[in-house]
Amino acid sequence: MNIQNYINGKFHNPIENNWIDNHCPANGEVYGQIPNSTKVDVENAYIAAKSTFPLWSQTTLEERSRILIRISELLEANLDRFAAAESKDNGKPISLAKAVDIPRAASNFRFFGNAITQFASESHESIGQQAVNYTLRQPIGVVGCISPWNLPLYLFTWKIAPAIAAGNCVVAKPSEVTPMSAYLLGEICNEAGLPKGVLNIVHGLGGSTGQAIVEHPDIKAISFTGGTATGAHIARVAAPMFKKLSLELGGKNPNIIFADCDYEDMLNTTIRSSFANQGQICLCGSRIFVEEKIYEQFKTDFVARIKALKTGHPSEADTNIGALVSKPHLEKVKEYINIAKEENGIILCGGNEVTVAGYENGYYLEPTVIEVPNDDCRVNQEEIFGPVVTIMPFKTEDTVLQMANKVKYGLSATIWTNDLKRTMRMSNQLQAGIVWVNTWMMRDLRTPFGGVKASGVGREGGFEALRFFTEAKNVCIKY
Ligand code: TXE
Repeated sequence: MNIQNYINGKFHNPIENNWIDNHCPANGEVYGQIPNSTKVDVENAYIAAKSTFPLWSQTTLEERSRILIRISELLEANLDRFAAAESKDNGKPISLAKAVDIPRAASNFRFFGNAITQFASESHESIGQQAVNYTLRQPIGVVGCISPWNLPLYLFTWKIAPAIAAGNCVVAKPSEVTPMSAYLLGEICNEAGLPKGVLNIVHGLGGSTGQAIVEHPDIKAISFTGGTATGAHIARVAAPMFKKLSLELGGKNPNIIFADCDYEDMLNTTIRSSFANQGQICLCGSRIFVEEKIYEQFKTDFVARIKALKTGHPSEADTNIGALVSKPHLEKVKEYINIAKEENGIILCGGNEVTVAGYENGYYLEPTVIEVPNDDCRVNQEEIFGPVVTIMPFKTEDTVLQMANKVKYGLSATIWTNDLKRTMRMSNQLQAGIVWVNTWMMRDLRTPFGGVKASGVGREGGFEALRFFTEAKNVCIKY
């Protein structure tokens, strides 16, 4: 199926009529083409957004809220269609797309549709100066949203929904690897009555289409989720134009398991935090540290459970591990397994490609556990972003804390323990934007989301996102 750009409420071919093949990860086949948009397509999207901006920013909060909630309802009504498209495009199990990705995209619109009606600003009476100060939270204008391939609609809408709710108009680009659900979203927005030009979706490569959004002098803010190297590049391009930036980048998150945890709960969740979405979630706990006392027991149980997981075609209801997103990504992940062997890592399970009968050209890899000899090795330091985790034992709280923090990233961390004091000590000291205790990826959309160090700058989620997508203006009135 071929897809088109969505500009000013209509679907368009790219101006230069250049196209990119879209591959299905489950069988390796090309199943459609997507626009290879140029600067001119981005400019057209910008013009549509710019000309709609004043009107959209003047709509009442109730009206904006109503439309966002309507988009949410329509996504829910089209759950099966969106989940099938997302699974085919990305390789993720359809069960996951149905239970998590598409419902979350719907929640993003509902949440920000409601949040905007509660978004209050401060006022201060300046006693003694006979003045009152208040803060206006004004939309920025035209903003850019660039999203990755791992949670396509989930992350695309996580940016778009608050941007629109705050009164901005948007030029957005989903990943060229997984454009399908963003394409379908255009139809839903029209049906929900979103005025044309509020959301414009341009498809294409990062280095050209994405770059044109970042370089555009009048797109004043960029919300980006993707790789750390790309984030650094975007920051360099945007800095001379003083753009507002929110960068959600990579992670190499520690999953720290103490002997006093609820073992069964920990084991079940650790399987998920290691391999959900084939390990292609920036929040996955890819470095597992286990207290020495229970290390051997954990190793045996964990590996046994993993061996029982089914790697298979994403459309089969009982598939646990689907296909990796692309051939180059599969190659990258496999290369890390080779690196692990060179570094004297022990492959406890997995490590090989999987041939799924009938889909021999799909990009499947066994869930892989590597026992590492030390925490400094590359597989323990670099983001692999696949179904690969490392494990190693630790003796004390201090040593594990040091190892947990000894990476360039700082997105999330998980601790398993029933010791309250230890929970408090560790949570305070872990270098991460999110710390989960006795759970993983439990999200409340009101909370700030983002990372420290090479995991990014800025926070999204809740009012943080609405703050990012608005400029604060102080008005001081002397009376
Ligand atoms: O991401 P890119 P890639 C990590 C993961 C993965 C690595 C690279 O380790 O292996 O990043 O993945 C657009 N100007 N994560 O190459 O390139 C691009 O088109 C503007 C972690 O797929 O960062 C896409 O829409 N935009 C991550 C988006 O940026 C540009 C999720 C992300 O692509 C651009 C994905 C440019 N110059 C990968 N270059 C997470 N944190 O969840 C690319 N893009």
